[in-house]
Amino acid sequence: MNNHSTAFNPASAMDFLPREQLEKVQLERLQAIVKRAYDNVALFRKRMEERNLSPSDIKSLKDISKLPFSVKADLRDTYPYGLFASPLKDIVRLHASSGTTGKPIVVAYTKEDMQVWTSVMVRTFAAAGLSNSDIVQNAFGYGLFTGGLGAHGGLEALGAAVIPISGGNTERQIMVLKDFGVTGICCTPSYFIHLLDKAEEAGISMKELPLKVGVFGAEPWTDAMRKRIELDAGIKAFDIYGLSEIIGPGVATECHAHSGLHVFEDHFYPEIINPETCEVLPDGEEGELVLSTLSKQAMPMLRYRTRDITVIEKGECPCGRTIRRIRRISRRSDDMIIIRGVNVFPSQIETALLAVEGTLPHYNIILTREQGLDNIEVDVEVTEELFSDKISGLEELRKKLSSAIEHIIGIRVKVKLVAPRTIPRSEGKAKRVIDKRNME
Ligand code: DLL
Repeated sequence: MNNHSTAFNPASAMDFLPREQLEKVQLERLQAIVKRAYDNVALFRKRMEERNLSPSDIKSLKDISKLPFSVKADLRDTYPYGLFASPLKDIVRLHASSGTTGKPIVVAYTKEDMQVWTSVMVRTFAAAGLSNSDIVQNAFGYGLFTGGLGAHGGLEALGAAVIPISGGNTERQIMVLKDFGVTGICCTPSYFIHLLDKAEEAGISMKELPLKVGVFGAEPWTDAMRKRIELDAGIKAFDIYGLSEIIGPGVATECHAHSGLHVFEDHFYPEIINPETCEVLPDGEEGELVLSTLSKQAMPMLRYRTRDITVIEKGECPCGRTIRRIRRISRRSDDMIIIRGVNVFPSQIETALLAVEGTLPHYNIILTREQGLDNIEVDVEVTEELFSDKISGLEELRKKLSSAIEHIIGIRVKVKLVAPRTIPRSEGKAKRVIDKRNME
């Protein structure tokens, strides 16, 4: 399926601009946004003054590295409205993201910001091959979370028939999926897997439904998971990335080449830094993604440290888009589990589990501490057939999984096979790691 060959093609010309032209747009926007932040947001002004910087010091795109970073704590410290650069009368939408502890962070949009958000979401769905002929079930949560309403705006502007079902109520989701002739779906990848299981339980094969495209994001998932989803559901699955602080979904998206996520660089400027030294790294090197908003009016963010670990891919994408790509985000710097001195990421365990047949991609990683020693246990669901099989089959599988994990992370972990449907499901972002170490 080639997005350019369809008669209806809402992909923005911005996706295909020659680099010099794009960089010109970026510089103009960067200069304006730095001035806006400096003039209207006390925190940015103070940080720039501390460095003897004024907006006129931004003469080239490279000068962005002179600007101070911002972090999540800045949003918490100025809660709720301290980073707004627009008066409240110009703000037309507020969202919030709860995070793990304490107060949420609050983000805001002006009318212009909403137009930008809609446009990047249209570009996202167009890159996945969706058009005004599609019927799309939007199972991202509606509400303070940016996923539901963010995707909704883009789908409606694209001209697709959007079903604003939100997350949850799985049985109704399956009924709608089947009865409404749904051709596209959006949700978290973990929730889609839950839908797949439930459909199967109800005797419905997703492969036989008209569903052809899944647009998934809001949490890390591996390429192995994508392949499993594509195979089991008979669809094409696309990874979309974004975060509330920057806009919500619509920061970066996969195209048909599935070789990284194109960042909408005319609105969001990406850099990769070494998270320890904060040194800016060249394209092709892995580090923490830092994003600056180039057009956001209500709440500009300068050099926001996302904590998401990725690489800016070198070279051109076969799809012809000139906007650069980031590699699929497999981990956050703060997701790292240190176990007996070894750094482990949940995505490594997911990759190992999916490489072995007979398990379902539902798993939990449980951390405990016994007499000062950290233990890691991986609970993973097995398929119905295997579960009802003889003990020997299960033991063999357990050993295989344990050695697949050891092979990838370098330490032995305890693997526990559990019955199908015993790991709690999430309607939104999955919680894979259960850390009991400080509870004992
Ligand atoms: O999750 C926005 C979103 C909604 C993105 C729907 C995609 C689809 P937050 O709740 O603020 O915003 O969480 C942002 O989620 O920093 C990443 O750590 C993670 N994340 C988002 N998308 C992906 C992805 C939304 N495709 C945080 N892969 C980000 C990996 C992702 N992690």
